[in-house]
Amino acid sequence: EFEDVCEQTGVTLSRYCIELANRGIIDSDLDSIFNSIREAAKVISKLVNTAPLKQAELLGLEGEVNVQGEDQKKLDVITNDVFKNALRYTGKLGTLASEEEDEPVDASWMGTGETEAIPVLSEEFADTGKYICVFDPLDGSSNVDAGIPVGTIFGVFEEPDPAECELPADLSKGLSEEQQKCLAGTLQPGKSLVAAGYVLYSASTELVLTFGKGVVGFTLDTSIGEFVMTRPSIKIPSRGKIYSANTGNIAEWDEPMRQYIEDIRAGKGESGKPYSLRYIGSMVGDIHRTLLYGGIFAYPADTKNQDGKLRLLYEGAPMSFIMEQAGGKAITGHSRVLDIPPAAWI
Ligand code: AHM
Ligand code: MG
Repeated sequence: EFEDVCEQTGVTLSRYCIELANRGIIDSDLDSIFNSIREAAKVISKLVNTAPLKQAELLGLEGEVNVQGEDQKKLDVITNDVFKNALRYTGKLGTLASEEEDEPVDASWMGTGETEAIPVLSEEFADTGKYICVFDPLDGSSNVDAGIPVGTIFGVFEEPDPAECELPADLSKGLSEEQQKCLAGTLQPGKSLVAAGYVLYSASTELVLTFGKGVVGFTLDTSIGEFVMTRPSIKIPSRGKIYSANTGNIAEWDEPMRQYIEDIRAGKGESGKPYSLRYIGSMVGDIHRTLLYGGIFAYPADTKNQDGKLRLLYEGAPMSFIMEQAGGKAITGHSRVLDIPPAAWI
């Protein structure tokens, strides 16, 4: 029966996940989680696409008052709720950690209270799920008011064996056992990811994912409301001719980084050809282009952001997993990004 449907639609994301589940490559819980991610991505795509038509409601800064005198909700707050709720009601997740969470669930548990991202324990389903999802629901949201591409980034871990993960003493202070489990599960290095992906909301909506067996790309066919496979196997070209970084910060980079970028720009790299610059300032778009056309994307450390600006858990690790699965490299300059254990949930 699938064949008949696919003749008309192509391979949809739901069929792809069902087939992986049937072959034992993913389990049914991960299949449900991807059902939710798929539905959330469709809703966010619609929100992003129609935001200018609902300017007073959706665009602008959180806390601003709109023309009706109501408080505005930023699109990134709304998309966070969409993504969080879609995942939460699968009942397959023990922990959700979002880059956008800034309301402490329990201030005493949070320790500092001064953080942008907090693992949220979904109490209703605390014991049912063995997976952990980390996500940035609307990355690059500073671009959204101008209709420039933005994206969602996500990664899925399995809950680790509690015996194998110990929280640093300063993080576990004052936490209940359940809370410690939730936090320890979240602070895993990227190499423990079982799945990762991103959704790019651009001229088309593209969903790219990996389950650790290569990288596959889907495009939202809005006429049927389905993601249809458009790139069965994404491999990054071994050499590209584009570099992508905020060169406005070049004077603040460390010397080897600055020298490297100046060299490839001047054609002094291995290819002997000068590289061109493309930089959207929206990581999902910049990475998607790099994955398809080849080249280099970087957010180097600078004097302001000494570990770079991108967040390891929500941006660096999932994107690095995808990059490696597509045959690329993801490094800090000193080490492999996927090897780094996050020191905190920011
Ligand atoms: P955000 O999570 O607050 O949206 O910030 C992340 C974004 C990335 O998408 C992008 O690579 C980077 O910030 C751009 O930063 P800059 O404007 O400093 O170049
Ligand atoms: Mg972000």
